[in-house]
Amino acid sequence: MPTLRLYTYWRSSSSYRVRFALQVKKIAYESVAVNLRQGEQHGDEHRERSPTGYVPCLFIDGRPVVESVAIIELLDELFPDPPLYPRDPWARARVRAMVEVINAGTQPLQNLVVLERLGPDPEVRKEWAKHFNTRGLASVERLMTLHEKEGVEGRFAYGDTLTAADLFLVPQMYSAQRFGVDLSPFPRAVAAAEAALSTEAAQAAMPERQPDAIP
Ligand SMILES: N[C@@H](CCC(=O)N[C@@H](CS)C(=O)NCC(=O)O)C(=O)O
Repeated sequence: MPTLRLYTYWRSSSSYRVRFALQVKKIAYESVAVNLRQGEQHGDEHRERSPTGYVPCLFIDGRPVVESVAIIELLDELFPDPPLYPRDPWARARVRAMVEVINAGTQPLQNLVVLERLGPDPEVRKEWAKHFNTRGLASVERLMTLHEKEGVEGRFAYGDTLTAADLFLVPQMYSAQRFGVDLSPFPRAVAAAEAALSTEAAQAAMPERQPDAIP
């Protein structure tokens, strides 16, 4: 069994995705906290290990991999059971689209590094983050409506099995709640996130359960 070490921050939604994947696959790993609020991600030590200067950064037998999509796909290839993507090409594309709406179309627009550029006013930052979270979740909701019309049924984000879509949706919902987003227009996304969050894997990956969590 390879040795895994995850550089993570309890409130980082991208780290949460990877923690969730590791838990779904029941892979043991060591957790090393990088305190984003104290700027540890900008230090030489972190840059040395993570070329992007972000978390998550996973080391597998001493070899680093960054970017949660790449990390999760690598984990899925190295540890295929249970799979995180459907085998059917269309279903796979549907799951990937949900992943990208969050990974590329939502989270980067409300990341700390972006909010800091808006200036010091917490209300300005919050409104910005709320806007892009709302926009992203509206896309997820519409995608889920499309999938429903295609006959996809089940309690999770895509069907009745946890997929990568859930690994991205749950942490984004956590961020949306932190920023005070009104979730009432997104009943499908909310129900799917709640179903995923009720699994043991998601519970273990939750920010509040992490060793570096600040109560
Ligand atoms: N696309 C990257 C995003 C990584 C990312 O944005 N990480 C955030 C935490 S969720 C971070 O390290 N932010 C530090 C900063 O903004 O300075 C991924 O999916 O891994």
